[in-house]
Amino acid sequence: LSGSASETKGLFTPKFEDYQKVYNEIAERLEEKDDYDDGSYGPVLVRLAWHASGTYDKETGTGGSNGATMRFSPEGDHGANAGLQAARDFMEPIKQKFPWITYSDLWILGGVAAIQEMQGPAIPYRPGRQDKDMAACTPDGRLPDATKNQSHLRDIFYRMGFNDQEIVALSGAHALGRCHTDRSGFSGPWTFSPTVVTNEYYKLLLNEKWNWKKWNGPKQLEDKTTKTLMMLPTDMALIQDKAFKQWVDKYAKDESLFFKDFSNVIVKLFELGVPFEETTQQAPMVFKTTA
Ligand code: DDH
Repeated sequence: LSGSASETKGLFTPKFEDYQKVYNEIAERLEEKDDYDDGSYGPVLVRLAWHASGTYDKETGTGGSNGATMRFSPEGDHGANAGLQAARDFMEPIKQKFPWITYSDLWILGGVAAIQEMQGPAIPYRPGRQDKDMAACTPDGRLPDATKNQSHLRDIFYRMGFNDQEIVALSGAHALGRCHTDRSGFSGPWTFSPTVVTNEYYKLLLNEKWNWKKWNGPKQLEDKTTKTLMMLPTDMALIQDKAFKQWVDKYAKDESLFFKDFSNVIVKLFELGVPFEETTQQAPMVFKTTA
C-alpha cells in the first residue's frame, strides 16, 4: 500500500516548496478568473483572511485564524461575513488539490498571495493552523461596524491587541476592493485602483472633499470631484481623531513606510491566537511572486 492517505495525513511534512506550489496555484487562479468584480478575486481573498483573523479576543484567546470556523453557519452567516462565500468557493478547488493544507492555513495563504500578486509588500508566512469544529465559532459582533466612530474602532482593535498606529496601517487595506449593496449595503470602491496595493486610501482621505451621499442606503460619504469613490463613517474617523490622523498623514506622504508597517501589522493580524510550535523555530516563508 503506497498510501496516499499517509501522504495527506501525518507522514507528509510539507516544506517551503510545497507551500510555494499552493501559492502559485492561487496566483494562477487569480490570473485566470479575471471576470469577477473589478477584474480580480484579490480583494475578497484579503477580506476573507482578515475576517478569519479579526475575531480574536486577547483576554480569552478565542477566535483568530486558527480554526477556519467561518466554514460553519453560525459564523459564516454573521452579517459582517456576507459575500465571503465567493472567496471560500474560490479557495475550495485549491484545498481539493492540496488536501494536506488546513483551511485555516490556506485562507491566510490566500490573503498573502492576493496582497503580493496585487503588487503589495512581501508578507512573511508561517503555517501551523489547525481547523476546529463549529463549537469554536465566535459570537457575532467581534468585527467592526462601519456605521460607528473612533471609540468603537478602539474597542474592536484593542481587543485584538492592536494600537492606534496599527489600526491606521491595517485600514490602508481599503485601497483594495469595494462595497457591494447586496453584501454590506454600502456601495462603491475607495480608490481608482482597487486591485493594486497603494497608499491611495490615505491620500484620498486627506485630499478629497467628502460629502454625505444622498441615497436610500446606509450613511456613507462620496468624493466631491467624481462622486464615484466612497468612504465609510469608520474610514472618516481616521482623520477626525488626532491620534489616528497623524498616521494617515505619514502614510499618505510615504508609501514605503506604509508598505513596511502594513506588512508587519498584517503578519501580526494573520497570526493572532495561532499556537506555533515554539520548539521548531520555523523561519517565516517569503513566497516568490509570479510577476
Ligand atoms: Fe474592510 N470593509 N473594514 N477592512 N475590507 C469592506 C470591504 C473590504 C470595514 C468595513 C468594510 C478592514 C477594516 C474595516 C477589506 C479589508 C479590510 C466592506 C464592504 C465593509 C463594509 C463589504 C462588501 O460590501 O462587500 C470596517 C468598518 C473596518 C474597520 O472598522 C476598520 C481591515 C482592517 C482590512 C484588512 O484587510 C486588513 C477589503 C480588502 C475589502 C474589499 C472586499 C471586496 O470584496 O472587494
